[in-house]
Formats: sequence, structure tokens, C-alpha cells
Amino acid sequence: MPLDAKWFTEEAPEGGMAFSLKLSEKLHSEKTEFQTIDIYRTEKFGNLMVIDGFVMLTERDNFIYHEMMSHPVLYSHGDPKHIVIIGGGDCGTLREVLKHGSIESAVQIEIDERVTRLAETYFPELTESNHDLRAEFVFGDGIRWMAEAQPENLDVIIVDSTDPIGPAKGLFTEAFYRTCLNALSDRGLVVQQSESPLLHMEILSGMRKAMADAGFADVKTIQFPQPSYPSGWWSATMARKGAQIDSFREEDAASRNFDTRYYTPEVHKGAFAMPAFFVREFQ
Ligand code: AG3
Repeated sequence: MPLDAKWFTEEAPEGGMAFSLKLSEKLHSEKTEFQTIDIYRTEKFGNLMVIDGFVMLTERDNFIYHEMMSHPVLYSHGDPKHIVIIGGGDCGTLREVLKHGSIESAVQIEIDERVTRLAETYFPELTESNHDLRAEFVFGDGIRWMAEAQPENLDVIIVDSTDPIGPAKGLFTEAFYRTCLNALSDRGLVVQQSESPLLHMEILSGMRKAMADAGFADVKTIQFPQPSYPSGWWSATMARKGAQIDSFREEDAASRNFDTRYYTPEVHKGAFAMPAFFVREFQ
């Protein structure tokens, strides 16, 4: 991408579309052991992190994604204490998780330590809770970590991954979900980013099927806007280990003692409402 063009563009050939951000400056670029990470200052979206040409986050709109990856699942569990985040190296999801007083431990397993180090420098607001004593950082392979995890120990698993290509591919499989199921306690929940309902329905319904085939119950997809991701419309898919004994802790969500910019109890309920074509596609 020539910087003199002053635009960053992520093409989404699967949608015959592209999304561009006007740049003011290239801040950093490096090839790590795993991927290429580029960081730009944009004109209107704050700092931008790109991995292998795909937008990971912008300062301006990441709050929607990070809040929706954390609060709906945490308020769907009766008493979440032990959390694992797979991926999420920018620490934005971790920051939201740690806002919940019930959390006793939050372990983030990110394959590429450089993502976290660069977030500390270029997205300091996302890493502001990293010194929290409940947070633990593992830099390694999330798939292997989950396969070796102690059984029945986790309340919530959040998979904040890239698209299902490269090292993230294995995170979208029944085999991985089986290891999640094993690591979760009997009321446990998993949530994973599940791409754009408009562009990636095949991936989304494939994930839902893989979760169900692995033995998860109550598979649900939530939707929310994410302007800087392909099509601007994004989703996350949640599933339960056991029968549904917990329901939405709506009063706790309403009386939360922390700030959110997108999430409210109404947003929570609305995000679970299924557009008509979801109902058809998910049969
Ligand atoms: N979330 C990346 C989601 C996938 C984006 N896909 C794309 N731009 N094609 C990980 C970063 C947020 N913590």
C-alpha cells in the first residue's frame, strides 16, 4: 500500500468491496515471527492496527467490538470468576472483562507478544488495566493451551481472534470447541467473534454447527456494528456447556458500576434478536 496515497484500504474480495481510512502518518511496521503488524495514525479514526493487511482495530470504534465480546457473555453467566481470552493481544477485551467485580482471574493467551507490546505503546487506553493483579499473560498457542487446560475450571472462554486464516484457522473447528467444552465448568460459556453476517454467513453457520457438534447447547449469535471491519456489520457467537440454568442478569447489567459507551441492557437484548434471514440460515 503506497503511503503517498494517504489511504489504508482493506479489500474484502468475498464481498466485492473495500474499506478505506485516510491516514496522516505511518507509525510502525514490523514482521514478527507470526505476521506483519502495521500501525498508522489516521485522520479521523485515531490509531489503526493492521495485521497482514486486515484491520484489527481503530481507536475510534473498537469500543463496540470489545464491549460486545465481553459484557453480553459475562452477564449471561450467573457468577463468572475465571475467564480465559484466546487471542485479544491488544488487551481491549481484557480491559472490559476486568471491569466486572466478580472476576477473580483473567488469563489472556496471545500467540504474538508483539501485538501486546505495540498496543502498550500505540493504544495505551486498551492496556490500562494490564497491571491488574487478576490479569495473567501467556504468550503462546491458544489451541495447544486449551488442549492442555485443566478440566472443568473456567467459567467463560472468549475467543478474540483474527479471521479463520493462518494460525487462527484451528480456532474455528469442532476439535477446538471440544477442548473448550472440557475446560469449562458445568455452567460455562464460550463466545467467539464470528465475522460479518452479510459477507461470511458460511463461516458463521459453520462455527455454529461445529459448536453444536462438539456438544455445546444454546448456541446464539449476537450482532453489532463495527464500522472498520468488512461490511461494517459484525457478530459474535455464544454457546453454553450445560442446560440453561443462568439467564441474562439484567439488573446487574443495569446497575453496573463501570462505564460503557455502547453496551446497555437494552443493547444486550437487541443484539440477541435475530434478523429474519438468520433464522433461515441457522436451521
Ligand atoms: N479481532 C479481529 C476480528 C477480525 C477482523 N477481520 C478483518 N478486518 N477482516 C481482533 C482484534 C480485536 N481485539
